Amino acid sequence: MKIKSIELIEINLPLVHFFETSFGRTYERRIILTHVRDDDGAEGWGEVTCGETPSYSEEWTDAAWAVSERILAPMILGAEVESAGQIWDLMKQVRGNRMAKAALETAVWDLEAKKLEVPLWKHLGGVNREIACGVSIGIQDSVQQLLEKIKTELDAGYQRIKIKISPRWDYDVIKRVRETFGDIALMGDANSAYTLADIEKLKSLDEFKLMMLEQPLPHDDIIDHAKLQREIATPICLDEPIKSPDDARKAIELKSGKIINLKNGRVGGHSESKRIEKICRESGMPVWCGGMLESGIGRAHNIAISTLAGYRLPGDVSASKRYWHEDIIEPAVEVSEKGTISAPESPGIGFEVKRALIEKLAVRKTEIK
Ligand code: OSB
Ligand code: MG
Repeated sequence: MKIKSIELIEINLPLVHFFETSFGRTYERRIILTHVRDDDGAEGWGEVTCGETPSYSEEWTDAAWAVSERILAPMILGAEVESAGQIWDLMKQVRGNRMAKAALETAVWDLEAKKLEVPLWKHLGGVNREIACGVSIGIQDSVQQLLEKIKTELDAGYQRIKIKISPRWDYDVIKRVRETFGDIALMGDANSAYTLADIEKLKSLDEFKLMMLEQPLPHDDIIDHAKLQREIATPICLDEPIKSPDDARKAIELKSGKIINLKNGRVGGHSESKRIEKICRESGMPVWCGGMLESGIGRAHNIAISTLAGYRLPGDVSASKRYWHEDIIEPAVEVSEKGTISAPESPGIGFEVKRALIEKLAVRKTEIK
């Protein structure tokens, strides 16, 4: 297989509702899509999942555009590879930039699955036809609004609720949620808003018996998290610091947490996700698939990878309509009343890409060939 052309398309997509984390609010996504073709005329799609600013990680839209166009796409273009699993290796000399790499790598996985006429999830080694879904709910303007949002999602059938927390939106808010909804599957995600100096506050959250506390401490830390995990009963879930299979191995060795939120973009795509899933599965560390407010294309890739055996807990992959008035894929991603998504049976990502809508939303395009 030889990649013959790579298109980059930036689209701007306003969110149905703003999304607030401990590092700020997002109203509109600036998403780079990747579209690859090979010399047989097969094609595939991917999505760069980085944010609009370098807040969650160092990557952000304009930087990802530059590195994709000038550095990464030329490394893949024209190279003879036997399988999509080799695309990651072609980009080895480049450090970091994993979300940009993932968008190219996952597009080639889609292309390859389409060529083989198999659903991507099966091609990746998935075993579960249905994936379990949770939702991630941002910080709201009032606790009342948060409670209303939680009620809507529970009524829709979602299997667990994650709320974003920060030192200004934690103990009292979680207390109200527990008082209102009782024993629901509930977790908090701090996006690195605390330090070890906050240990008493974090200990106090144990009373709420959260399923897990995601990323309380700095984005690059796995040492202090191990110290914290020895002090609190709530299982820690790591997100930001786990960027590679080695990071996962070290976090397991250090006992930095008990669960990993495995994001395809953050680790560089499907091949690296598969390696991390394997390490975690063999060590008994559950993983679940996180989200980055993806459009339908990134969402479809998340569904596919979530079918692997190690993805044992409900993920943050939820229905398109929670994010978009109109998604760029057809059909839109839908969630059943049991809070599950069925992996599609058609080849590749298994959703039609709405090219005309993408053209309408595009703010810049380039083709490397
Ligand atoms: O930390 O998981 C996170 C969104 C943007 C950046 C970081 C995170 C998130 C989410 C949203 O929690 C998950 C989603 O609904 O896509
Ligand atoms: Mg997180």
